[in-house]
Amino acid sequence: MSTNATSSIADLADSRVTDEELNELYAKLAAANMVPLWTQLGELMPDEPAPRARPHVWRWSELYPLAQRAGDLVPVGRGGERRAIALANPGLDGMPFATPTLWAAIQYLGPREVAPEHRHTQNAFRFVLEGEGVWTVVNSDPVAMRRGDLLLTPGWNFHGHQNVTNAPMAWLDGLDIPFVHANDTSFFEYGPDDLTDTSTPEKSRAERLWSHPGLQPVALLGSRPSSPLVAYRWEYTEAALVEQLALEAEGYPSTVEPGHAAVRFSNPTTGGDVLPTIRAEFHRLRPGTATAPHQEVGSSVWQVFTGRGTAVIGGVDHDVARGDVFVVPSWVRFEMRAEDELDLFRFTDAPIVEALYQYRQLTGQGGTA
Ligand code: 1HN
Repeated sequence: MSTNATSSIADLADSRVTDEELNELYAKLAAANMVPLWTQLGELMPDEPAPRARPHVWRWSELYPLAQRAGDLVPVGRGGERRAIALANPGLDGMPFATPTLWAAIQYLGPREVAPEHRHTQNAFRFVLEGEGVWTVVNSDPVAMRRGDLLLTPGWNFHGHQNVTNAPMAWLDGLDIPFVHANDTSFFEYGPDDLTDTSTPEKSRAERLWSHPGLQPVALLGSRPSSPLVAYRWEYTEAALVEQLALEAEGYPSTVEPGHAAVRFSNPTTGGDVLPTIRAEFHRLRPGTATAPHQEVGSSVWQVFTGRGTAVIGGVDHDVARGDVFVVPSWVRFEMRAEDELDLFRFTDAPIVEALYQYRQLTGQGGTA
């Protein structure tokens, strides 16, 4: 039931007041850059989140060829910085924003191309659907990018990318650009024109220090707002999912729900999220299984890594396949059904929502609010 639907002017006004007097008041308020709350309460304070962002699916079969075409036509270099093409949610007034807080883009780097170093306030990551041969240089540490890897670029770290092969590579970029934009907190700075380290090591220095399960270097103890482990390798993600499902089959509690394994990428210095503003997870559903319907505050962007299934978003079925990216806006009911084995990468603004004590969720078949 609605408790604060905006009343009409006629309902609120004293009956001795004329329309002319009221209209004059409203005109004067507008001219003085003032807005009466009573005309807008319903929009500003809905009974429950009424997201402007819409559920939407971008198909890989459309994204990739367009990125490829941009690769043919548009050079990458100083000034434009990145050949990244944002996914613009149709509910967000043409802004290049996937959700009110999250940016998602496909980035394409052609053979031997280099995207120069720069740094910005915005936190970023890359998730790799396919390909290899690009090293992202984060804080002068070259980090190999390969299929299934999650690579971090925490805010204010210099970063650039180089493709050392004769094949192009494309990946998904996630950033908190819309959130930073809304808060007017953005800083940006160019780095040197040439990459600070063009070597191509198998393992980054960050991994050599931080990628040993349960072990932190004593010389570097202390919690950090962003994970110092800038690469989360597919082999570890895959092994964790395989073991969760194997343990479930052996009768041990290990999965989110039957047939649904999931891991959250975490900051080894805090156990919390990898970035201050972005949560990242990987989910695997066994063939033929479905998640319980779920509704939560905060927005999510998903990418299908392998398999096929149906994303049921706000009661509408969307068939999705490898590479497709879709948005689940805040408080919109969502469930996922797997046709064959379905692997999904997901990122969300949950760290923001939780830090501000605004997180709520509903799980299961129950009512709406
Ligand atoms: C950026 O620096 C990257 O480093 C990707 O790959 C997307 C979008 C806007 C501003 C900076 C990158 C970006 C970006």
